[in-house]
Amino acid sequence: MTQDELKQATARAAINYIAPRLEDDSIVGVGTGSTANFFIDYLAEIKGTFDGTVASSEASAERLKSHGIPVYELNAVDSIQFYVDGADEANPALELIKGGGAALTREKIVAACAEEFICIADESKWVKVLGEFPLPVEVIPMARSLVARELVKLGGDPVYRQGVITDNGNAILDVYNLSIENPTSFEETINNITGVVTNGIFAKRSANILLLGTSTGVKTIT
Ligand code: ABF
Repeated sequence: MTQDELKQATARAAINYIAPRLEDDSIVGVGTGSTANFFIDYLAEIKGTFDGTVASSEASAERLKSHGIPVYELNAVDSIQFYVDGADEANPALELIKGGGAALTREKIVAACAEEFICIADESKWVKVLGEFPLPVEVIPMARSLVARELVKLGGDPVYRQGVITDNGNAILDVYNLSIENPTSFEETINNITGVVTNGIFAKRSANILLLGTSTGVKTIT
């Protein structure tokens, strides 16, 4: 199977998981990226069986709207039943690195509101220890160099993602050469650097379920 076929299979598995659990007033949180895009396209097939969605990026909001799926502002909804999103890395504790698509802050906010976070990923994202994928850190633009110096002190090699401005108007540093043995404390340490908006470690709010697309089928990991 190609990587796209694995992504499609995991996106389809997410639909199969949520469809029987959705109610008329359900809100679905929707992530960003190519796997999430497949999920959005399949979600269109069951529109009308739930109330609407909250999107983690402008790009996903546009795609949802193009299918005629209602998109709400987060502040307009009381709760999110499911948040479905991809990842750049996932470990056996279902801690993640996210943010390759620069949407990490909104993704983390929507995940924090969700009753259940379903991560959809192909098997290339499965790792024992997080950190081979460069860790995205969203920073207030004027603090970019300050934050980069602090990240070097933590043992990383930060690289400014040229030409990228987040949906929140900020910059991204990608931190190379990390081996993240304790994701929860490292997430907190980086978030405590002045000028950091958030970082792409999802450990404090890890996934509840990982639907991992493999060549032998979609594995459900909890
Ligand atoms: C988002 O999409 C991210 O947090 C992650 O960076 C990315 C995964 O992309 P893809 O599904 O295209 O591999 O969920």
